[in-house]
Amino acid sequence: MQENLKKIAEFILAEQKVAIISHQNPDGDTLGSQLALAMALEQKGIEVIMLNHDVISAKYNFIKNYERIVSGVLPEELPKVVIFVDCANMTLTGYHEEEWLQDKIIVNIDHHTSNTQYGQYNYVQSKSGANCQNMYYLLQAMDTEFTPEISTALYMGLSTDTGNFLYESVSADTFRVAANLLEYGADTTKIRMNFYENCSRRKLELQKYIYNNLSFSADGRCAWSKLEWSLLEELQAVSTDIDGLINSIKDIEGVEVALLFKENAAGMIKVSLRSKTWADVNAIANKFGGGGHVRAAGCSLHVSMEEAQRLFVEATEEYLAKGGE
Ligand SMILES: [Mn+2]
Repeated sequence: MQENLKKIAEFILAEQKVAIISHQNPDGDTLGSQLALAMALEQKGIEVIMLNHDVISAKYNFIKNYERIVSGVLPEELPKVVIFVDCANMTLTGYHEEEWLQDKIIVNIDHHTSNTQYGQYNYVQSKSGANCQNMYYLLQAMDTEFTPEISTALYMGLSTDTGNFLYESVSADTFRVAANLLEYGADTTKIRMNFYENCSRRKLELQKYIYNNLSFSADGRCAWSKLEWSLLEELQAVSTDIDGLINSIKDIEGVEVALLFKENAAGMIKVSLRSKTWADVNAIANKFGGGGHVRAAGCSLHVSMEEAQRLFVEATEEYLAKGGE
């Protein structure tokens, strides 16, 4: 793997200009990966354009160059090399028309179990609790000078993708990377204030609704709740208001699989799945064309809220009854 990493580092460093793209509904891990890589490449005199389908939440504005991420319609001229970060597959960027990728060279830096190895260059380490952990090693292979700004961006990804170093995906290696980033000057106070002590009133309203609409089955091992579009629209909720809410279901005593059903403006249902100790929710999501990690997965369905709940609750009950076989 070290050989592969070196090869990817050399390939990127030989370019004069690259694009870095993060996934739709961006989270701290995809943005941390993107911003840290961009800063590292600019140290080497490489020109970088950063892309994201969506408008980036202001809660990330303490990360250097946050305002430089280009949102919405893709620029007409893009460099030959496009680096995807934290994207299990190409469609997760939100740019479904794949024409823009014709005659591009794709580099895929990710940590999802379900990654489809879609790049000409792939660095996929699914044991890493966050993609920023992988990005740390890529930057190391590039001989990056780890500035406090780069370290803060990477530490944000590590912290937010691991439930602040709580999930099972955290390894000794995650802490080693985190420890190094602290030594390089990562600003953990800003991360703490922006992510953990900053609950919006909208988020609180959604949390109340989730608790009021909780259901249980399979002897309390499966629990789920929902967020209808009418409610999200009324509260003017943004994605950061919704991020992490599913954990409040997973954290209930006895719950092994937590499901959250969220309706979007087009009436599509996005299902989020989490498991606590043994269930493979990636396997459950796979049944409906979704995927992700063993402990965290997602899926989108063109069915009604009721139908989505029926399908997923049944599949989960069946999975739990069989003990995961
Ligand atoms: Mn991630």
